[in-house]
Amino acid sequence: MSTSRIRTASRIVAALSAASCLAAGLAAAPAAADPRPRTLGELAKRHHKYFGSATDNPEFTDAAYMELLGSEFGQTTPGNAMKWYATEPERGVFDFAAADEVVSFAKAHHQKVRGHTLVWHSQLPAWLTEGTWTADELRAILKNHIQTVARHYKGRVIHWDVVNEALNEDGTYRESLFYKALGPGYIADALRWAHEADPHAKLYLNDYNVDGIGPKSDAYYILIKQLKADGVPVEGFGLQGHLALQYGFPAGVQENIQRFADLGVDVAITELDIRMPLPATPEKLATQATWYAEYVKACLAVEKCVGVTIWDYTDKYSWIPSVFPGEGAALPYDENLRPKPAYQAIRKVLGG
Ligand code: 9MR
Repeated sequence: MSTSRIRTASRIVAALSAASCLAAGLAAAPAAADPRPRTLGELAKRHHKYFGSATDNPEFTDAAYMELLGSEFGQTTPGNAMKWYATEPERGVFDFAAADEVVSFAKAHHQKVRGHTLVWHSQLPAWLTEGTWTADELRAILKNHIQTVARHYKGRVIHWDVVNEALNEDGTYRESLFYKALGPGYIADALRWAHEADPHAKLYLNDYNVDGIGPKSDAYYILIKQLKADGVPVEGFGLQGHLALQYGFPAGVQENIQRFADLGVDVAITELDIRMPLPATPEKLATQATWYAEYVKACLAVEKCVGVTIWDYTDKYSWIPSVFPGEGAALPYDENLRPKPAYQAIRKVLGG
């Protein structure tokens, strides 16, 4: 039975029992009685945090999927629709159709939106990667892209992942198109330009393999500290959280979140999923459930950790199998949109 049918059925039962109490001359049950289980989004809100899911436009034709997306989550992130290839497919020609579709859905369902992403080395349009640019030209292209997109969504996104995946595993700068032409200063420029365009969105750096303490998260710590000392508007650090059972749970997640909070920036868990070598077994699903709970618990323990986003919510639409053949089952709902042990574990840790 679908979640909405379960809810409708339990509302009817509640109404009938109230009616029979009244008919018998008894007082109706006190208002305790909304039997509808709270959603993950509602449970997180009681901790002053959001719990959300990424989504992608092709999924919008799947009614059962959309029903859960709109009801269970308090936040969404467009998985692809705001990336450069989608928003500026030709130089100076902007297309917001796909991203607007996600943002309108979110608004209709009272969901917050994280903007993802303004500057990234990947999923760039061919006109940009295949062109030859002087540093001045590239700087102008970058500024125009950031400001046009950020202005379009002004007031409609709570965060921007301004620069995504800027560092290598050893903490050195990734040799992206932007780094090679403009040097490391492109990061501060990007943050300043985004802030000019949308002064109210919180501006994030976002990366993977920075969940625990290690060379890459250490380098971000130093970078963010320096940016803040220079007065650059960096306001958040995003831990993507793409974990894999075969590599172990990262060491020091809560401690890591806390040290960024202590620097004065917010922290968001932006793309959480926990993959496993297939087939999924009850043992692996149980371990996955404890990892989800542990990660969410680490966020709950730090006031400046503002929320958790899973990188879509169902194995039906996870990016994992196409990129890591033989791996998958990474999300809290299975391919038939049925909740897995991970879902129950997240509910429990949120107090549901
Ligand atoms: O979920 C996205 C997937 O649909 C795309 O094919 C992929 C291309 O790289 O990007 C995925 O999202 C990525 C996110 O934007 C940044 N962090 C890593 C995510 C998984 O690749």
